[in-house]
Amino acid sequence: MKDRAAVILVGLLLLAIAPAPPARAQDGGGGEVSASFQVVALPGDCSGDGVINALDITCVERVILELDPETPGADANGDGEVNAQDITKIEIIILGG
Ligand SMILES: [Ca+2]
Ligand SMILES: [Ca+2]
Repeated sequence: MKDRAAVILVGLLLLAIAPAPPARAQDGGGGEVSASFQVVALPGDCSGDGVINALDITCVERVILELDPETPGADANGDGEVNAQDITKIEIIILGG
């Protein structure tokens, strides 16, 4: 239980300091650059960086609070909703479960 509290605390701290990722990149000439690709999400990898860690807890918290849009990996337990149960699932994954 102490570990879980620590993970949640880290997540909340990261939530406070983590900037939202930029939606689009711009080239040096001022024009917008766009690309099309298919996202294959790892359940729990809310941030989409290919690893599951405390940043994904922060990401799910931001999705739940509607600060950021839902990402393909945010639904960690695959029940079709993004909520606190997904945070718990990510914590279990991080702890090796
Ligand atoms: Ca991630
Ligand atoms: Ca879920």
